[in-house]
Amino acid sequence: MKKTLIALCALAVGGMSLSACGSSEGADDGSITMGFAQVGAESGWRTANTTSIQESAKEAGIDLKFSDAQQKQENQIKSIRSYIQQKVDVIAFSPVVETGWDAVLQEAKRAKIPVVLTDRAVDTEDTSLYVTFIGSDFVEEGEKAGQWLVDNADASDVDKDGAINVVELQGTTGSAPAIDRKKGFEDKISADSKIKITASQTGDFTRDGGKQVMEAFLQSNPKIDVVYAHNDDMGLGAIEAIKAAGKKPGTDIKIITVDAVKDGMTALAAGEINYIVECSPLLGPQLMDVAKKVAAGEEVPDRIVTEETTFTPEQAAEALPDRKY
Ligand code: GZL
Ligand code: ZN
Repeated sequence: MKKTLIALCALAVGGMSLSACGSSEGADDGSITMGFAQVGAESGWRTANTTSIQESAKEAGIDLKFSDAQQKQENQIKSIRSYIQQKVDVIAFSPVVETGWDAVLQEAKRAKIPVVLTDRAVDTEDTSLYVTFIGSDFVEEGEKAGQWLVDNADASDVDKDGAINVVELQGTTGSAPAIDRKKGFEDKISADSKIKITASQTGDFTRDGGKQVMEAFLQSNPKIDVVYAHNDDMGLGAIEAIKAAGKKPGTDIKIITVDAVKDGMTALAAGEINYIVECSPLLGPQLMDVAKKVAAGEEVPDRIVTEETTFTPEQAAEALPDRKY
C-alpha cells in the first residue's frame, strides 16, 4: 500500500496537482500536519513569503503540505478542501481576495480543523471561521505612503504646475492590500488639495502588469508627477515604461511603492524609487508558533500585526547588505 501511495503522490506532484501528498490521519505521534494554500508566485514578496513558511515549518518540525493557486480563488478553495479531506491538524492560507470564503471555512469548522489567516484578511461576519490573522496593517502602509507625499509635496510637483498629479498602480482587485493601501493613501493625501489621483488601475501585483498599465498611463496622461504602486514589482515595471518613454524615474516622475524587497530596495538606493513602505513577508515563524499553540489547545490572540518600517534612498543603501530577501 505504502509503495502505491508514494508512486501515486509522485505522479500527482508531477502533474502539478493541487492536493498534497501523504495521508495524515491525525498523526498521533504529537507531530503537526499543516495544509498551506498559497496565493501564487506573483511577486518577489510572495516568493520570500513562501520561503519563510517552508523554512519555518522545517525548523518547527511541522509536516507542511503546500499548494500554489496561481492567484485564482477557486484553486485555493480546492486546496483547502483537499486538506480537509486529508484531515490535517491545521489549515493556513493567504486569501487572494477578501470575499467568497464562508462556505469552505464552514466546512473546515465542521471538520474541526482550525484555520489561520496569514498576510491577507477575509471579509466575513463570522469571525469564528478562523483562529487568528497574522499580517500587516495595509491601511497604515497606505497612510505612510500618503503622508510621505504630503510631507514632500513641493518637491513632488515635478512639472511645477501647482498640481501634483498621481497615477496609481493598484494591487489585485478585491484583495485586502489593494483595498486598504488605496484607502490609507487617499485618507492622508486629502490633507493637501493640490494632490490628485488622476488615473488608477490594477497591475495585479506583477512587474509586467505594472509596466503595461504605466505604458497606458504615459500615453493618456500628459502630466504625471508621481506613481503610487501598491507593491515594488509593479513599481519596477513602471520604471521600465518610464525609461522607455525617455523620462528619468525618481526625478521626472517620483515613485512610491510598498514591500521593500531586494529589487525594490536596490532601485530605491539608486534613486529610481523615492520612498518604500515596508511590508514584511517573514510570517513563517509566527505562523508555526501559532500552529503549535492551536494544536495544544492554547489561546492565541485573534490578531497578530507584523512590525515594519519605511525607507528613503539613504536608508535603503544602509539596509541592503543585511536584507534577507
Ligand atoms: C502583502 C501581500 C502583497 C504584496 C505583494 O501582504 O499580500 O501580495 O504587497 C504580493 O507584493 O503580491
Ligand atoms: Zn504637477
